[in-house]
Amino acid sequence: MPSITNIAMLCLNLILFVAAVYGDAVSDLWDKGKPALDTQLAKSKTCTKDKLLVRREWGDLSAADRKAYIKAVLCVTTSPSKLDHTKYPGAKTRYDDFVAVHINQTMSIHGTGNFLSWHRYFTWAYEQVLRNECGYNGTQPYWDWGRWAANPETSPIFDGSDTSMSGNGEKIAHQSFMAPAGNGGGCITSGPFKNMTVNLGPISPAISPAPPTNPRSDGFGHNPRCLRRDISNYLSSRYTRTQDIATLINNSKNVASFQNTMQLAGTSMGVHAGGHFTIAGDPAGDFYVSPGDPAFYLHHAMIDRTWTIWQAQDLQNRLQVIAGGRSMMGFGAAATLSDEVNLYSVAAKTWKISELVSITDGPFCYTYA
Ligand SMILES: [Cu+2]
Repeated sequence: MPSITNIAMLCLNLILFVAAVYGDAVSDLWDKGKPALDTQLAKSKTCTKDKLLVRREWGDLSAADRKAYIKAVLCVTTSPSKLDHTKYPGAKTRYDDFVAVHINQTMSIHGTGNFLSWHRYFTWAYEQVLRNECGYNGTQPYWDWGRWAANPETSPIFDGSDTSMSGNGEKIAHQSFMAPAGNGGGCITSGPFKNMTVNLGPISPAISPAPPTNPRSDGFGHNPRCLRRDISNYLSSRYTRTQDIATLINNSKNVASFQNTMQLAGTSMGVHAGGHFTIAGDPAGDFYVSPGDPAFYLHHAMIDRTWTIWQAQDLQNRLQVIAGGRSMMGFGAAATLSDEVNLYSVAAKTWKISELVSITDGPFCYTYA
């Protein structure tokens, strides 16, 4: 007669086996697309194998690597802003400069033809500032949503330890607009960013009680407040599992379908909205001010990785392609590959979208582990 313990062990082994076999469908797609990315790298005029930076998942970084990244982010959040103070009185830090650039362009970079390329350049520009202005030698880590979808709160990204991006907010009575209220809602209380001050916004807060109103209607006034989160697995366990990412990549036959499915935010939720609202709170849940939560860049590195994997499945036909308009919901003129992407004070150069579609051309020279 097998004992209960033996049966339990058998079940556990079976679960681990299934996880090992099926848990990595997205990495398998990466592997499948890798030869095409290698060919593209070999053709690059600017990027070579020895210069290539490798972005890794937070969970795969050593404690020392995580601390080096955190140290650089804390440096950006304490270095002075380079923006014009009369135009952006609330932008106090270099970190705020990125938030201001995102706020300024929000209506022309979401649900648009430049959504993917703009956010790729933005995330890269942030990585550059960490490296060039804050002495960081590493790369921008990413948050593999699928890996931690069952319980993001206990993931090494959000567990609140000193090697995390800080944890959940304090539990307060609240409502989150995109998911049932989780166990947070208040100010974060642990980890490296617990003393961080959010300066800009809010503009479209997605939590109640709402953060204090900004002194200026454009959100650029100074509105110092704590970073609030309401991390829960409600959305992640439904919409950002590894199988959801793999389905997005496999089922999207053109770039319109890929970017639109990713950005869905309603009864069904794409991985883009799913990730943002898994963090939730203020400013992570604010459509305009979301880069004000430092986890934004781990999320958008994963958006970028997912785009790269999708491109690599048929690189010839998925690199120089664009769909969508120049303003939200496709109103107005259609976007073109020769449209320019300008990040003003946070990046030195303006590039055409066509120059931002490959991670080893134009300004870029990186890959994913
Ligand atoms: Cu954005």
